[in-house]
Amino acid sequence: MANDQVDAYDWVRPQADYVRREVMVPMRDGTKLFTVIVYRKGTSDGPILLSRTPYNAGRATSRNRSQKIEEILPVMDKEFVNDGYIRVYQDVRGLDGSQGDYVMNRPLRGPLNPTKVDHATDAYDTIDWLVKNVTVSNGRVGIIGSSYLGFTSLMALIDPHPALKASVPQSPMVDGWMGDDWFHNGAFRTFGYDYDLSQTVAKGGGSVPRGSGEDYAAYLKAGSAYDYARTYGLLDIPAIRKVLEHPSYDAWWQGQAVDKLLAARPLSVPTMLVVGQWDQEDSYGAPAVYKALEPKDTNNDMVSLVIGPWRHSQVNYEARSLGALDWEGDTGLQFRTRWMKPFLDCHLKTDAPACDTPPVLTYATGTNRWEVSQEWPGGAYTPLYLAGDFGLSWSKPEAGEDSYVSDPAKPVPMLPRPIHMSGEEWRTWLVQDQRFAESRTDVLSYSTSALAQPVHIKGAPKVDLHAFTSGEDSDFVVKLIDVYPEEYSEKPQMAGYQLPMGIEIFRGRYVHGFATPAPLEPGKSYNFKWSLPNIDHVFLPGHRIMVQVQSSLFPLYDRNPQGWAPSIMKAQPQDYQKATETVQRGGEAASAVWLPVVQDD
Ligand code: PG9
Repeated sequence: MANDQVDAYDWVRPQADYVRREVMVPMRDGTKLFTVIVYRKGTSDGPILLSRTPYNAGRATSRNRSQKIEEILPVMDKEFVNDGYIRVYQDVRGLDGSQGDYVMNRPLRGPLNPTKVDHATDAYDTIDWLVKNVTVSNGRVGIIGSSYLGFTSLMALIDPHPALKASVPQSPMVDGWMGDDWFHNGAFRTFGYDYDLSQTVAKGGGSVPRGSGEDYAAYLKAGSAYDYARTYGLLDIPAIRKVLEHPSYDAWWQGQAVDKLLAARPLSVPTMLVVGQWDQEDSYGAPAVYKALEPKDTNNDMVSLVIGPWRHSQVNYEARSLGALDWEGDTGLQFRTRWMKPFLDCHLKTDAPACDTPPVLTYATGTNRWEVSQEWPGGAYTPLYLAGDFGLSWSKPEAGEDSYVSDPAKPVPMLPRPIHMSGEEWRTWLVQDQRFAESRTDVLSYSTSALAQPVHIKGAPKVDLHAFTSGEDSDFVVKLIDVYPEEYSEKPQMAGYQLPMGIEIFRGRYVHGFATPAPLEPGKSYNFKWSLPNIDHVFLPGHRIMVQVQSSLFPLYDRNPQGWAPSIMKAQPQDYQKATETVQRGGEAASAVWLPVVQDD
């Protein structure tokens, strides 16, 4: 309900314990953005906590239409509004109540955005208006949010308003090509299609109009990503057209990478970066920004990194469990109350307590406890080599190789079929038991024997794969897996469970550089290098460490045709060919996964 007649409107609820005000806040170009301000009655001198969202600010602030403040707001807001905070949600331009045009991940003003406005100026103008007009505030503002809201929380740090005193970007979208929503190391993620549709065309209009059929079957039948978009009428959606036009890491993607934009500017706002260890959407962004900003943080007190045992955005919800896994209590609530709120309090409150923010906070899965570190990665990189007889070895083994046939007509599924990339299935797919994949002939599985000692890793495991293909292009997927003991009376349903500790893909054509795709020479050995997501995990005694290698992960990632196609997204039926993939081990071509091993006392 973009509304230019009424600029401010209060919910009239005499019995309510809160004030809820809707305001059209003017930006520098005259566009007005729909903004909801909520606080407990009687609040004064309160810090402002702002979120800028594409997900409907009005809905976020009227959850149960209750008289109680904590009932109308998202769960994570409770502790804040009960402690004198003023909570503000704003629709980004062009969506829901806000005026203006919507651009998916609107780039910063400059070569990719010829206008005078972007998320940095909109955040600046909003903060300026808030501190001048919200009379019950103390003039100090923090910005927070997950995913798209994490992205807007980071964009506010570019030439920030002086009243912006802290930021908590959670699972922010930072680089949509390198490892966040749209591509991972060059492989296209079809998941974005449903999302892009609901964001841009029919806000509230639902997802791709193809009925309730299975995703695996629908994507396979359609052909390439372009064919899928044509089949279902998605080609007019600006965001989809853009990704189809930019399959490689060109200037368009590079110019939007928020870690690079921030690295080029001074570090002036304390920032707590948060991500889930099994974040199925934006696992790349938070650690990438941490890595870019940490060198500027000379006192180790401006940028901190938090990794919890969570799926995407679970930090803001109940987080006692994820799929088959259970934690010691509600880890989302623990983090928010023990570390996140104190971080915001110390930067935002009047007469604030001194800050005591850990530089790095992680939840060590396996031992299931929070750990503080001074730096990240926290371990020393140690190779775990692929070895003969499908073993893994801490020392370099004899030379050898293993092969499999990868058939694009029968890609390896990401989950046991039928697959629907939505709801709980989507949210937990990264912790799915991998036994269904181990038994396929196009998946290689290497494993240690049962561990005698725990192996604790803190950081992003690095894949160092030596391989060749009989085709002209190939994807490689590597999974690091914690295999539970075959007998496990402690939790019988977990006996033998193959828990992925990281699943990541690399598109072979980018072996010479992400901006320079080139065909692979059939039979020539290449060294493919990429990283798995950042984790803190203890492989316990009795467990085994496993590494699986395969060449597809469908339908989340579009199929590599394996014949050469200039853009895989527009591959033709004849480009899809079977290929034999050979993984080398030992000797000169010693494939390994490098683990950031911590020596615990
Ligand atoms: N990561 C989300 C997203 C997916 C696809 C496109 C744009 C954003 C999000 O949850 O906001």
